[in-house]
Amino acid sequence: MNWLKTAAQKYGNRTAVIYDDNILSYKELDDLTDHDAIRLGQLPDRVGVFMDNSLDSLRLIHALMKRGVEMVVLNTRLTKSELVKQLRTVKVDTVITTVDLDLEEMRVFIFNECNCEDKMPVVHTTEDSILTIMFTSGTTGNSKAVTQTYKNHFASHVNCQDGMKYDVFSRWLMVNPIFHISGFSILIRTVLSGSTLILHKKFNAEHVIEEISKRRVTHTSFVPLMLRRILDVLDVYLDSLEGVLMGGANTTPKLLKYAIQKGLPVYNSFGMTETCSQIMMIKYTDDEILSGAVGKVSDNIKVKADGTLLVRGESVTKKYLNADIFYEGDYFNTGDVAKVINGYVYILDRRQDLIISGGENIYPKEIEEIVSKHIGTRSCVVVKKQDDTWGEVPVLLIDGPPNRMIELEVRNHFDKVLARYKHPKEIRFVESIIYTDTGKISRKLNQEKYIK
Ligand code: S0N
Ligand code: MG
Ligand code: MG
Ligand code: MG
Repeated sequence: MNWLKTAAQKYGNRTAVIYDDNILSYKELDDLTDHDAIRLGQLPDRVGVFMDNSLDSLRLIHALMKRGVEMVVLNTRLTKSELVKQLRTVKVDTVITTVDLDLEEMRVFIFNECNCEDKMPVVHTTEDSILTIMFTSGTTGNSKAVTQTYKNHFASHVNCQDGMKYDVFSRWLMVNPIFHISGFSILIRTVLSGSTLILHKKFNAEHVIEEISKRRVTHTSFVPLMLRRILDVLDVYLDSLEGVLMGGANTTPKLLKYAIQKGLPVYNSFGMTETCSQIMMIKYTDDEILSGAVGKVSDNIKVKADGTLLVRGESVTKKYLNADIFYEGDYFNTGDVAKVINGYVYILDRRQDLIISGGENIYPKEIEEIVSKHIGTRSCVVVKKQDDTWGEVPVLLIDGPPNRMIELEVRNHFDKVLARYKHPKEIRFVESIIYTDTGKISRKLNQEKYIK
């Protein structure tokens, strides 16, 4: 059964979505997307979707769900070459977009311009069918294609609802990109609970505050940078809010404390694309939130954390399409280092190779491979630096004396092949890059020597 159709039957006239001045009920959204599903015409079993946060994108997602088509959800900040590489990896040659996009090697359809009058095909999705494929970069420099099934998404919603208690009267605000699981999961939560989705095109702190007051928003999700920007300008009490889900990067106890003082009902959490959004959370009323806990072990999920954090639950992905997945028995290995104390989970160390800038993940290896290929004559390493604005940013270290030509060339090359948010904020020439005893460049040692 289609989730939107079920919602239309159960909650027909309740508001499904508010986008600018557009307000659609579940019945209206269902009818519209019945038609959309047909007018998309012939489609392969798997397509790329390139979406902004808009009503069209919401319609596109529901239309594709009605068609049982797998969606490869693309990050709109990526360069064309990054997009094409990802699409090829998962054998996709067709992309549907809700914005301007020109990808030479792909068949690109603009959602609004699809006008086929086909018949609705018979759809055979099961709970193990793939609903979405989202990329998360890996240690090799190649992005890993995470499969997220209907069951994964459903379980994630059940787990979230257990913690945050939303229902048909709730109003969820989505300001995270719809192409990340942080945003996409809000769409799923609303349709499965009959609550209202309030969709914003872009994050803007003042607008968010205004809209929370005006639309009586009850729930939303932020990355720490968003929370900080909001707290910087917040001078009213947002009395409608019941839950603000924090994730995507480390939210410090200091920031959480400040938010709670300003009356924001924050929930800290831990989640990944692989766990289909948060897999554990902790509420603002729980004292342990200020000691840095990211969640509690619950009935829905199992956790082991003697060193690496291992998690088990129905929301966890079973496979990458293009890489081996790291399971230990029934437990997925997150790669992060954690400990559990009295049922509370604490992250001690993030994956060494991960830099989180404003909630966007950046993998040093990916940048290093690009630089090495381009200027193979000098060794290089990418390390992370703490940053007041973005949290963490990448810094590129190149071995040898300063060379303006090399720097310019590398920067020009980045413009072509690397999304802007991944660009090293700084390129530094250093006298000697440090190697380990086994002859590998040590990210850790170089970071310690040149950054800290
Ligand atoms: C924070 C955001 C909104 C900042 O973007 P902003 O201000 O809109 O920037 P732009 O105007 O688009 O661009 C201006 C310049 O800034 C650069 N730039 C933009 N973003 C970044 C960045 N993150 N890092 C570095 N630079 C950035 C642009 O490139 C531009 O510069 P120039 O002009 O030089 O090109 C935006 O970054 C944002 O939306 N971030 C959040 C993304 C996000 O949601 N991430 C979460 C991903 N993780 C997950 O989904 C798993 C965890 C999870 O599920 C979760 C996470 C959070 C909350 C809840 C959950 C959950 O469990 O459900
Ligand atoms: Mg109908
Ligand atoms: Mg439009
Ligand atoms: Mg901006």
